[in-house]
Amino acid sequence: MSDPHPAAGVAGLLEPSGLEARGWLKPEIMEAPVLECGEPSALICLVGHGGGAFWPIFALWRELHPDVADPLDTWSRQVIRPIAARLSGEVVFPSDKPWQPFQKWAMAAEGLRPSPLGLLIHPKYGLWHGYRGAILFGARAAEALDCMDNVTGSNGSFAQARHPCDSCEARPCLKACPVAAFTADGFSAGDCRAYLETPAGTGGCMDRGCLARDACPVGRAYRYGDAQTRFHMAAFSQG
Ligand code: B12
Ligand code: SF4
Ligand code: SF4
Repeated sequence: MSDPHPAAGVAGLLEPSGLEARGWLKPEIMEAPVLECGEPSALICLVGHGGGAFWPIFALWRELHPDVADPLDTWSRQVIRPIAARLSGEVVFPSDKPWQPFQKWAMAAEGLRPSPLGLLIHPKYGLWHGYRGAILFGARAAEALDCMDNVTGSNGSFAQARHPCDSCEARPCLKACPVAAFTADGFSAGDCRAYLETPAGTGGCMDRGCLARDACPVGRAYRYGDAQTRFHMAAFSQG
């Protein structure tokens, strides 16, 4: 996606990393993350990826840093922090506690909605996308970016688009999991992880990726490659 707010220049700064400025929002004042100076953030830019555009760049970095723990989180910090600092912003990451509401932000910034799997579905990328960080701007830094008028808040880029799941009557994603980990009560991470430890799970989902995610017909062109799939599955099973 092209940066909807080119004045901010974030897209250009992110380009060499393969990451994208996924969307922008003005957080509700009561929910706005507080900046180091004590002020609430006035503007948030979500940084992430659709498909595996960043993967070759990250993989090369990883070859040069083979002993780094949590490599994708570490790489994301190294990429996004200097960009945030250059624009007088601060940065938060999806796996840092307390967890920031990345999915809620994505719904507001991009107009995405949850699939029956809980993952947000994107009209173009399907289920093959994720978030690597969020740049937070105070009122003064946001003003300097001169893009506040373009940020529509709860009217994200895809808010008017048809939600792909609405016209998907067969819902193959809900039929593909060998242990029926998606229930009316939500996702059973315990049942999923127990299965991943069995020989069938090790040779199946661990090696080829989540069968439920893979059953979705939307955004197939952005399906992660084998190495990226195995990396995310390993991180999930160990988490
Ligand atoms: C804890 C966590 C998990 C837990 C529990 C997830 C769960 N389903 O409950 C575990 C370890 C099981 C997990 C697994 C995975 N996760 Co996870 N996870 C997180 C994490 C770190 C925190 C979520 C949270 O509680 N946030 C706090 C609340 C307050 O934030 P929130 O945005 O408002 O959350 C709301 C929504 O999540 C919403 N919601 C969640 N599920 C659903 C389902 C429906 C139907 C609806 C209506 C709403 C809804 O309700 C929450 C409360 O308001 C987020 C990163 C983050 N910071 O958000 C990633 C995140 C949600 N996970 C992500 C991913 C990709 C996965 C995995 C696919 C891992 C993998 N192999 O790649 C699996 C899939 C599991 C699944 N089907 O849900 C992505 C989702 C991207 C996307 N496309 O939406 C995130 C955003 C991380 C990222 N870097 O992009 N995850
Ligand atoms: S398979 Fe259908 S219902 Fe499931 S996530 Fe994809 S579009 Fe939505
Ligand atoms: S990884 Fe496999 S076991 Fe886990 S939810 Fe996906 S399909 Fe089910």
